[in-house]
Amino acid sequence: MAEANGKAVDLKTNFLQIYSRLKSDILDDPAFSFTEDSRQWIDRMLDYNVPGGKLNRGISVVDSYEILKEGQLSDDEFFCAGVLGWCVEWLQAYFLVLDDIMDNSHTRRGQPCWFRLPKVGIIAANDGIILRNHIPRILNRHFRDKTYYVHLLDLFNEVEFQTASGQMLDLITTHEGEKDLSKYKMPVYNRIVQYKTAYYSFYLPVACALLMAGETLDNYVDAKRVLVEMGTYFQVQDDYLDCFGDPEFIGKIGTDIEDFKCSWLVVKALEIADENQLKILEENYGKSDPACVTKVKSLYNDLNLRAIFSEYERTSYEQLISAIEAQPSKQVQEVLKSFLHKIYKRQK
Ligand code: GPP
Ligand code: MG
Ligand code: MG
Ligand code: MG
Repeated sequence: MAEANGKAVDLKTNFLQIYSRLKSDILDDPAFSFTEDSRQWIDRMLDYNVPGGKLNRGISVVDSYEILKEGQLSDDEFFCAGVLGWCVEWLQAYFLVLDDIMDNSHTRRGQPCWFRLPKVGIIAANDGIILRNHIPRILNRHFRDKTYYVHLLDLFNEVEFQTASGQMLDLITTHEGEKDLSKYKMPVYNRIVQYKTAYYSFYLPVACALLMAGETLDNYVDAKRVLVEMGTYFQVQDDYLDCFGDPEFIGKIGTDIEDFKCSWLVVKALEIADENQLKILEENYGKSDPACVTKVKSLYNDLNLRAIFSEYERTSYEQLISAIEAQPSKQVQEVLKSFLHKIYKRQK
């Protein structure tokens, strides 16, 4: 275990070194003649938003590629997989900067959301666009001669479109019909999270590794299905932690109740609430008054949502493991299991 941890630390250190190199490339990009101020802005904006997360998505590209190659990666292979991993992290940074504006969030990764900084404000919207534009520039610099270059571009475009569509569903479901809880049912929930979270967080890192390994993505629709399932489970955890997680530890203060989100918790609560409890939800869900939020949380406790979540977590894990073991390729099984073990019972 100690050795495995040491290996993980090394991997993270080496992965972070690639970030520094990519940042330098961006700050020396001849396509834009930086002034002192603008160089400093991008430098600070990148450090604030790109590298400070858990890096699960990015490192999963490297881990998955290593499994698919069945052996130690050469320096060049590690670097290429790492660059793709950072492209996924850049995509995530872009989504989070904008998502925090849309969700009216306060903190992220243990610090104020980027748009909350007095010097930043709505400039964050343009920073999101800049982050997004860095991705094809990084891909062009490092992958333009690879046979799979065009497939990578297609993949990133496709996944971005799916995520933005999921974000649209998340946002219009929240406002449409002015606070109508009757539409918050599990199929609606599953559709939102499949699009807004699962494709970019789970399918994308593995698909990047498959392309690097010379595979054709059309041959992996079953693995994709499992990854989408895993992404759904991950977003259920995110929704649970939004309410029950420790903000100090998860690095963000939950806003789902205030924002009237179609969260897994409210969908479950609506499934089991009696008439009185339903009334409490109708009167208090989606209000920013802290007293209303407290009432919703205490109702969640009365309904035993913590225990229901634990049970969901256990059965999802079992279902995912059996779906994984039904995959024909042993390497693909290992890739999927390694990803699942990074998130099972996560506390942040
Ligand atoms: C997670 O939702 C989904 C995203 C971060 C995708 C955003 C997509 C855009 C196109 C902007 P969330 O709001 O529950 O995440 P968190 O809890 O981290 O704020
Ligand atoms: Mg959101
Ligand atoms: Mg959010
Ligand atoms: Mg959330």
